[in-house]
Amino acid sequence: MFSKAIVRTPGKSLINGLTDSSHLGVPDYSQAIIQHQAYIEALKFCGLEVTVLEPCEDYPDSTFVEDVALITPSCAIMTRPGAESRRGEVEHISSLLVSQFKYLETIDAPGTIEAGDIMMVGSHFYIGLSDRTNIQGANQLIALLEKYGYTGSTVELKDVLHLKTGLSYLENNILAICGEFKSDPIFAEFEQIEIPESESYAANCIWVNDNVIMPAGYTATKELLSTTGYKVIEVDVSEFRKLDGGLSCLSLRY
Ligand code: CIR
Repeated sequence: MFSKAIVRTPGKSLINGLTDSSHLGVPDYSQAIIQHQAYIEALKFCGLEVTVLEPCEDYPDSTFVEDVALITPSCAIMTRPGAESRRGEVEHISSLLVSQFKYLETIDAPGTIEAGDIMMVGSHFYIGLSDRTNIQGANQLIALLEKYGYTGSTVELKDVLHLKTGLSYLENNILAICGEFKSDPIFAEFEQIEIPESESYAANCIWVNDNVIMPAGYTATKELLSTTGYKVIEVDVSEFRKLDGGLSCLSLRY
């Protein structure tokens, strides 16, 4: 079960965030603020105490807090984003984590990791090797995880931005899965909920205390997720999608 979450209010500079989805248009800032507030309310509904960080205008992508840290039950690990424009986001969150965690670790150059590439399944961590996460970063992370009694393994990505762009672990051995991961033998042992390609954005959803929070407007996925028995909660995150941001990357949950 999770008890806490950290989010960061988007700054006005959000409109300059990194994106490969410019065909979706520029995010509407006021709409993004409304959607972000609804996201916070959904986390609170699931029982989480939510820390809301101030906007960080110097970093347009800084609302995507999930990418800059990995929080485990034993320690917090500051990542080193592969996107250079995002590297400075790390120090803006580490001061908060230092005050909350006894053990704080870091990923060092030449390693790069964005935690959108890390999927926690119990005490095992799957790490996507992507344009943002390299093998040096993954190996450093695995060594750190082993120090705390966890294990890690890598997954090669082909098309998606991050591992969790196409995969979400929903506890109880259930995996929402889409695209390139569907046929991957690495995930064969999971009970798979196959998300249709036409709704691939919704493959990024989050389990929070027997609720699943998913992006609003993906009816087939909503029906599929309802079969899990979890309460399914929809939140509109369309403005964040315009920056390739998945629903999970808007929070750190622990
Ligand atoms: C980026 O390209 O870094 C941001 N615009 C989106 C980050 C999304 N992160 C995630 O899905 N974990």
